[in-house]
Amino acid sequence: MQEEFSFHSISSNFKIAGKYVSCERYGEGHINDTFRLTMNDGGKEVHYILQRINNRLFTDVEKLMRNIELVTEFCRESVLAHGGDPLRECLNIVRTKEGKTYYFDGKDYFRVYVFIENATTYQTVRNPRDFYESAVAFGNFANLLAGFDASQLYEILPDFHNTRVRYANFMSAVQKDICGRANEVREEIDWVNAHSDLCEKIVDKIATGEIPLRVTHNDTKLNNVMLDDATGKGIAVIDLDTVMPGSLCYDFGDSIRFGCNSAAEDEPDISKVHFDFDLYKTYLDGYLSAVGKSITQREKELLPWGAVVMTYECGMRFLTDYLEGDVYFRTHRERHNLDRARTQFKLVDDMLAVFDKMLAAVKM
Ligand code: ADP
Ligand code: GN1
Ligand code: MG
Repeated sequence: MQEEFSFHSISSNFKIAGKYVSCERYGEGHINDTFRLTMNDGGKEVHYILQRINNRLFTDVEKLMRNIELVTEFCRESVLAHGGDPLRECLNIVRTKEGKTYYFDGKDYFRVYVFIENATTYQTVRNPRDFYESAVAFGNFANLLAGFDASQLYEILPDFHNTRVRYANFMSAVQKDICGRANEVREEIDWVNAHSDLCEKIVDKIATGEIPLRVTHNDTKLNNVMLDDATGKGIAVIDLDTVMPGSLCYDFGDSIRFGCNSAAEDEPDISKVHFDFDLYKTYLDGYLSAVGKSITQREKELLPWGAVVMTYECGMRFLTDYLEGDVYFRTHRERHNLDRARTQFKLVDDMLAVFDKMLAAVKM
């Protein structure tokens, strides 16, 4: 795809050594435009991650980047204190020549990160061990954030995981039906309505103070953690755009939603989509082993609901976007968001069928 901006000229605004070599699309995120930039620095190829920030969603880039700056600095100090390598174990912002954390070219906002080499993000779980390691990494990250002063952070996307608000937005999209697609997805709309009791399961517990509001990642899918190619360990949690007040149940739940799917998030053949209980158990073990000290008993009991609710909410968001004309998540084909929504609804059905087992696994 031909981009409408010059990578060479954008990258020349950042403190990057060497000569521009190339830049190509990278990764499978749904929100930002991500590229891998290659520079030649004295005969050595050096890579960077260049991102065009989704300004439609992140309307206040200054605040977004301030959050990321604070979190990455905090992470860096912790890695240094543990004798680790901060260039590999956390995101590092590369500043502009003017010392800013992002560059605005008059139309778009860009940022650059140090490229974490010899590590990989996966789109599906290749084996239980990887998934276990991702759970440990996200559990450790939750522990790290437990020491972070929440009052410093802007709530960059308010109500991000407020499932009641998501449901209200969904209802409004159904009612407006601006693309005339509602009739075609009547069955899915009815399914969402029939399960609307799920909306209250987590947000209401936060509202009543039953479980605490914490600083959480809020987007803990497998492709937002980098696993070291040599050791298989989760080395760095990335995609920090949504670090905000949230719940451990959201973070646990979102990982389960994505990783315990026997098929891809956008698998069009629904007969291939199953909830993998064994992987759920694997992730639970890894997460609890790492998050151990910080989690409360009530949060622990609500982890399985976190999985169901996050999957329900995400499916509802995909369906909302389908009804609104595919304006939020990046799509690559017709009905892409609808395929995504259907996989999520199938997973919720599967989870509810084994919910007692999911709960029993936590209590063991
Ligand atoms: P989005 O918000 O669109 O999901 P991400 O920040 O998650 O964007 O980046 C998309 C993908 O780019 C990631 O899944 C990962 O594969 C890759 N990526 C992002 N940051 C880095 C990094 N610092 N080093 C190496 N790869 C990265
Ligand atoms: C988006 O940015 P990415 O691709 O990691 C979305 C998440 C969804 C996810 C579904 C900021 O995540 O909330 O759960 O897609 N991020 C944002 O795959 O909306
Ligand atoms: Mg991502």
